Amino acid sequence: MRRCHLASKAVIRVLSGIQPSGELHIGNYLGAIRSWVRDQYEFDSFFTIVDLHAITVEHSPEELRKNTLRLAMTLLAAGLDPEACTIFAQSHVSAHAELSWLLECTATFGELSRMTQFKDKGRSDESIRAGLFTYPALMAADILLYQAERVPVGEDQRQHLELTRDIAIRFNAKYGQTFTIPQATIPPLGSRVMDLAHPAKKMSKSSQSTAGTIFILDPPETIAKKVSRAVTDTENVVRFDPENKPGISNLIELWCAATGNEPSQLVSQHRMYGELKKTVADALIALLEPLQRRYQELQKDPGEVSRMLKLGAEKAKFVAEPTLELAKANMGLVAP
Ligand code: ATP
Ligand code: LTN
Repeated sequence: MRRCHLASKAVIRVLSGIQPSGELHIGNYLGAIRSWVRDQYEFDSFFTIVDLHAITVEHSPEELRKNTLRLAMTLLAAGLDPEACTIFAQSHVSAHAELSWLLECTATFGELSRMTQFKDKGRSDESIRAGLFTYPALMAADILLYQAERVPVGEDQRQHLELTRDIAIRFNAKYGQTFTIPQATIPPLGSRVMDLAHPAKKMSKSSQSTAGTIFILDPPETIAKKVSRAVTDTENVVRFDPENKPGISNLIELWCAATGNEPSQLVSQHRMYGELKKTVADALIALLEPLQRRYQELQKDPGEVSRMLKLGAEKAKFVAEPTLELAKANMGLVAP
């Protein structure tokens, strides 16, 4: 079955990752997962649940276990097909941790210090974990191990991708051709969905409050309630203006990403914020309904997810291990 899919695909490799740090939200779906679903039928695609990244901040082991399996099931519900792509847990393929160390030894303190995600999560805090600082080297390893050309991600990952490219270019120049130079592929719409309650902040799995986050598995009434309470402004004029009207513009962009239409279509049809919110909520509910139905089905056989991850790890190792061996040899590490 898989061979049949591969035969019709270009031999362009895709890799992307997602942290099992909580429930999947509409930003993850529109910014990344929806592109993964499309890419799996066109390219040789690898998608990884980056559990090693999730332990760079305080976590509960029990929650991490639950989140990992739940995320795998949500990815399947969102349309990833294990017959068409490889889905695996990062910690099941030890080459990730190993290449990460080699890359940490090529990345500089200055480069890692400039990463905004690190700065946002608390650069000034002395108790911050060393793993959070070196996080981008592990992410570079995730990508470079698979010789990926395309990396479908949301806007917030652009800087990490630039660093990955810099690391790969420098490594190749210093130690000989080892890695393919990857490129971020960022969707034109929905690549930076903002929190509905704090429209200046990106919607995030791990945010303190869930009021402004629409989770993929939120029931329709919850989605309607969260959208109706979304923070807007007092101007009461429906206009797409992300700079001056971030709340309303975020809702308009969500609708555009969900329906494939232009902002002007929504703007021309609504005068009141309340009506606009109702239209946006209906579009999101309709978008998520088939995913939620598939999730209910998948829950009937939870063992399926563990089997899929096991098989995925084997397929991933087959590609990752030769790259690791090449990187080690090129760096001058003697083979056993
Ligand atoms: P965390 O809160 O733990 O940092 P997150 O919600 O930011 O999690 P990630 O696992 O870091 O999600 O990201 C998975 C993918 O979703 C990445 O490609 C990322 O760019 C994308 N993504 C995350 N948040 C958004 C968002 N608000 N809008 C669009 N894309 C997003
Ligand atoms: N850092 C990313 C998650 C991530 C990733 C990757 C994305 C880890 N490894 C490899 C793309 C490719 C994030 O926080 N969203």
